[in-house]
Amino acid sequence: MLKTQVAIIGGGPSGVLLALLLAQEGIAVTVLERASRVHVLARIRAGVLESTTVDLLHRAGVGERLGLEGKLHRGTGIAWGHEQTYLIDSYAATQRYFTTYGQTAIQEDLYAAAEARGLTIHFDVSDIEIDGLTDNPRIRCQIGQHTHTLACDFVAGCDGFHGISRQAIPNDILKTFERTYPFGWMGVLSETKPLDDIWYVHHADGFALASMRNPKLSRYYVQCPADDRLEDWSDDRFWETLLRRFPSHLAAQIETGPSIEKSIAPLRSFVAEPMRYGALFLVGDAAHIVPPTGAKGLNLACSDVYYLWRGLTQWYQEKDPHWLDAYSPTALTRVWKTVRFSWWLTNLLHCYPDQTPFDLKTQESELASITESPAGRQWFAEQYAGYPIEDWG
Ligand code: RFL
Ligand code: PHB
Repeated sequence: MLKTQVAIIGGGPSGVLLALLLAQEGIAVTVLERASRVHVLARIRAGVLESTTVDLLHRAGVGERLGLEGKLHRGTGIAWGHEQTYLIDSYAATQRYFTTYGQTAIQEDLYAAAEARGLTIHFDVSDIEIDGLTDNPRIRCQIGQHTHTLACDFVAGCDGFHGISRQAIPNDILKTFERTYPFGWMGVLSETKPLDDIWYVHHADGFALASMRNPKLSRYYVQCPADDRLEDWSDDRFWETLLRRFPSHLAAQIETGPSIEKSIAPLRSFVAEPMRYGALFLVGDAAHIVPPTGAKGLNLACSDVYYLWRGLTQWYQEKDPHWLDAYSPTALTRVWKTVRFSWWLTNLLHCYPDQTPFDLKTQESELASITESPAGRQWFAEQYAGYPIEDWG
């Protein structure tokens, strides 16, 4: 029988970041990842990091490349009605920058650090079963040709929305809350020079977004019907749609080129409560999903990691369960604030298929309530830049 102190299911960003932080405290960890390393590194996802996420990556000792290559931003742009543009200076309102740096690069940095520090990450693990969460935690799984049993004190469920750890919470205890949206995001990565800022665009035909990964790599998205297929989106159709939705002076600055990755993501809000059952703690997308409009998913996963790291460290070092017991309610308070902001920003910036002229007018006046008043800009900036963590220490 294999043994560890904390078994971590899922070797995505939250699983490996948690593993590195716990290992720094002398806590034994084992990470079980279903996919191959190559597969995990091929996923193109988040790009915008709150300052607390950047701090946490530094604390885990994986901030070096991020510090050199990440781009600091003072604020973000919102474009509306084809010509109106607003740059909301979130730095002025919060004294916090945010950073563009790709999730793929973070994942590379995390794997490199894990390897350098001799942490065990098993890839291609299948048939994971979790047992004994209320008395004697055990994980059974298939690694290569062999079936293993892993005994542990705690299980961290870091296995994303489609993982299995959430299902280990009995149905009469688990409550879920969900909203789906009648549209998705068609995303393109291209080796072209990005715009200087991130731009969120409201257009009568649908939302569009300009973002970046590095000075030579751009990431763009356009709103599309939820059931669109990737084959329907040639590069030409994508660029034509994007440029039409952007105000002309910004469209004129957008460099187009062949896509090097394309994907369609559905939009969803989802929360599972509680985030703890016995020895199991759900972390990141395993417990909650937000639509990407506020760029919050990875940031929320990282704040969960912080709360769990704090709880497990206090437990192992002082045998005090205070922060571990506080994990689920504390994380959920932050989750719901962020779920609300991401839902609100999605509603503000997208066109719904059944939208009426009345809805458009109220969207317009909602935007004005932010851009035309210092209090409105402050309110938006605090949420976009991300709430500080109460006892960041
Ligand atoms: P992940 O990244 O899904 O990783 C979970 C890992 O668990 C593995 N796994 C299993 N392992 C073992 N056994 C099983 N049964 C397993 N089932 C699954 C998976 O293979 C995977 O490796 O969850 P995690 O670590 O919680 O991280 C969450 C973030 O990845 C996610 O929230 C963000 O990518 C969301 N997101 C964004 N977040 C931001 O903060 N800023 C952004 O700018 C941003 N942009 C985005 C996004 C997500 C997007 N998509 C594709 C949904 C843009 C997009 C388009
Ligand atoms: C991204 O760079 O992929 C990105 C940026 C901002 C968002 C979502 C995604 O709101």
